[in-house]
Amino acid sequence: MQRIDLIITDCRAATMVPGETPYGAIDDALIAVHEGRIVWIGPRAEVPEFNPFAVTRLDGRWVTPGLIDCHTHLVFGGDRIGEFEARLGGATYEEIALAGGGIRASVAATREADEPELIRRARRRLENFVAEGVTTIEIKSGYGLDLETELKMLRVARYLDGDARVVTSFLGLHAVPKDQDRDAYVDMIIDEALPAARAQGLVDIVDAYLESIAFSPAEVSRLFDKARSLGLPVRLHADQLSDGGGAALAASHGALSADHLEFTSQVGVEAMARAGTVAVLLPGAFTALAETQKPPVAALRAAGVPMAVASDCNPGTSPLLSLRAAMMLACAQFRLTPQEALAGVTRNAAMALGLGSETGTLAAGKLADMACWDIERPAELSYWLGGRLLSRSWRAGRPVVA
Ligand code: DI6
Ligand code: FE
Repeated sequence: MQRIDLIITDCRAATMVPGETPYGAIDDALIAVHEGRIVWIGPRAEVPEFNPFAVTRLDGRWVTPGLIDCHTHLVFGGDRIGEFEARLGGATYEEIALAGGGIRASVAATREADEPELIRRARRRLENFVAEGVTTIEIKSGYGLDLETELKMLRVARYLDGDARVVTSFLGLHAVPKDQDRDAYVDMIIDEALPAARAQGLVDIVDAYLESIAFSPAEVSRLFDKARSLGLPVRLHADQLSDGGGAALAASHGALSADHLEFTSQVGVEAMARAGTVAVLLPGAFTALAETQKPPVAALRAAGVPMAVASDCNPGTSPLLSLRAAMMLACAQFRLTPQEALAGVTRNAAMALGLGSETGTLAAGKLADMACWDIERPAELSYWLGGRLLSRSWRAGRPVVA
């Protein structure tokens, strides 16, 4: 009889494996876990004989894959509450940015803060996500905008790996720092900062901000070519405030994802479909900026582009400390179905991070990243705005929330 570490049973599983049942659901499921991975999952009636070290019964609760927040700017110094008030007074995000606020304000505060301070504040934010079942989170740099501070942010992000797995993105091309020559800055990021971050093992993915107030297609393409030469995957903040052809550019570089997409055209959607680029929807930023232009969800759906949903947690455009809130907003604002929203924070979010073979569904061979919920149906995860629904969670078979 096969010895295994753990059996989880007396539960209903939303495996999120595409297939016959909605949510890939299994009634009366059993999950066998060994050395951090799922080794068997199916109806309890069909289970082979196991000799488990431990058995956990979940009293009929639902189990889903651990949630994945695939787009955050979780590490930053200071706050931007004043800008929130200024926007309510009529100023726009672009106006604030052009006046030296916005990203640059966070850059000044992030340069100022030492590592322990950044860790302490980011960890408190992270605890909110872990408490709602997040087992993988992506964290970007991009508030340093100099070699030293970009590396500092990435070290902090790496350090936060623990209760949740941390995936890092290098976002050196986020804004041109104050009083700096644009071309010299882009050169520094491409020729110095990215190779240094890579050499120190601090970067998993390369990201950039393509926007009229940020970087151009030519600048982003140079960065992405460099990323490829270093063996790193890419992704892009695309078409958030205007149609800059970002989706198509990302697709042409084989990007893992293109994110935001409010202004993406049909041409962009089709390019993403062909390239297998995931669409990451960020309804927190859309809501906080009171935008009206919505991402082309119907076109993405029709073209078969996988859609992910993320918090975009950041001090400027998306002060959102809840991935479940992002799910609800994705349904309410962008008309995703609750099943699409859950796929967006599990299977498709894993794909957006290049982790599709490791996590994001409950299936034999995958990491045992799991969340157990006090809910009647999986749709309930997208129904409530806020509230505590998590009963327990596991990262790679290890209990996190217990
Ligand atoms: N798009 C966003 O929504 C965030 N970054 C980006 O490129 C905003 C970042 C900020 O305003 O601090
Ligand atoms: Fe972002």
